[in-house]
Amino acid sequence: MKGKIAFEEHLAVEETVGNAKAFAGDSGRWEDFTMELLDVDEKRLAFMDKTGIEMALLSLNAPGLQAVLDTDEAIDLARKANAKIAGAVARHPGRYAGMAALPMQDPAAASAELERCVNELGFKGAMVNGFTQKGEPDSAIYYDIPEYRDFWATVSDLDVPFYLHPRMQIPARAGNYEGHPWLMSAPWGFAVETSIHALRLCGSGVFDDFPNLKICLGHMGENIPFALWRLDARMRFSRRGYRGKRLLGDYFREHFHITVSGLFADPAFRCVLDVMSKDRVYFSADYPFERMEDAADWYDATDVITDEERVQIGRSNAIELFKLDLD
Ligand code: GRE
Ligand code: ZN
Repeated sequence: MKGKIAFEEHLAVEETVGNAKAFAGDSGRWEDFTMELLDVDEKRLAFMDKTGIEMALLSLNAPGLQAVLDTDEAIDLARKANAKIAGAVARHPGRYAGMAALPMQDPAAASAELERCVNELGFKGAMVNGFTQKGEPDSAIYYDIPEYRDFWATVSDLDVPFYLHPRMQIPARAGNYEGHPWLMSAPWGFAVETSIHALRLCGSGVFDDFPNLKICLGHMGENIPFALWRLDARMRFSRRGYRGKRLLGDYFREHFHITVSGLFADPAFRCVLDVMSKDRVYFSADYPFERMEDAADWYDATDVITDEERVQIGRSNAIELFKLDLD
């Protein structure tokens, strides 16, 4: 299918490009990741042409700003990363749009940067790489806490989606992965960390306060769609500390938007489409950590969806979610 829109597509600036090294592991892909993350003008566009991806919404790689301990440094780096994204969009309008990187160490600064990116640079949303560290390595701040309510008010007022992207657990808190570093990152730990964060948001009542918040999750919803029934079923017996007014499943189905990034498999896709309305499901690749060819070869051929649904999930839903100026 031509004309697809993808929005978990990462780039890096010099300061963050090394973040991917741990993930590249022993695959021999490190050199490629470095080049592919830094490039926006060449190889990336050629891959998009080849795979029928018309537009990519660009975002900073993980953990990016969320691993910067110094708040002022994170604020400066946000401006630098967002300037790189804005530059790519300016050079290739119609092919790229922007997802803002945010210095979540300071909720007010994150709000201000998001406002600047949306109102001045024309960005379409935000991409944040999970919890933020701040001040010391052994720290992890999740955004369901009261200190972030004003930030969510800004996201809600701007009416832009917030993509909650994975990052790896920090070593000081990763005792349960001991001896199994492979388990900590993309194969499993990414989904564990990101799903907990998403569920914390559901349990915090933030969606009662801001009924138009839209949260995107990649990787087919980070395992939550598969488990959603059980969450609500078991919470009939124990809702200790749950502060939402409604069932968790209601929040998930109404406020979450799921991309197929990095999980190009029919069983997971069937599950997501069974659980979520098909107008909250989207194509995406997760370049460069996934090859655009792998994403497109699977997506363009899967018979889990009809050709009409392929256009809706591959394109029309994203145009509507991000209010893109495309037909
Ligand atoms: C991702 O962005 O989802 C990602 C990384 C690094 C390794 C694998 C992966 O940031 O899927
Ligand atoms: Zn990603």
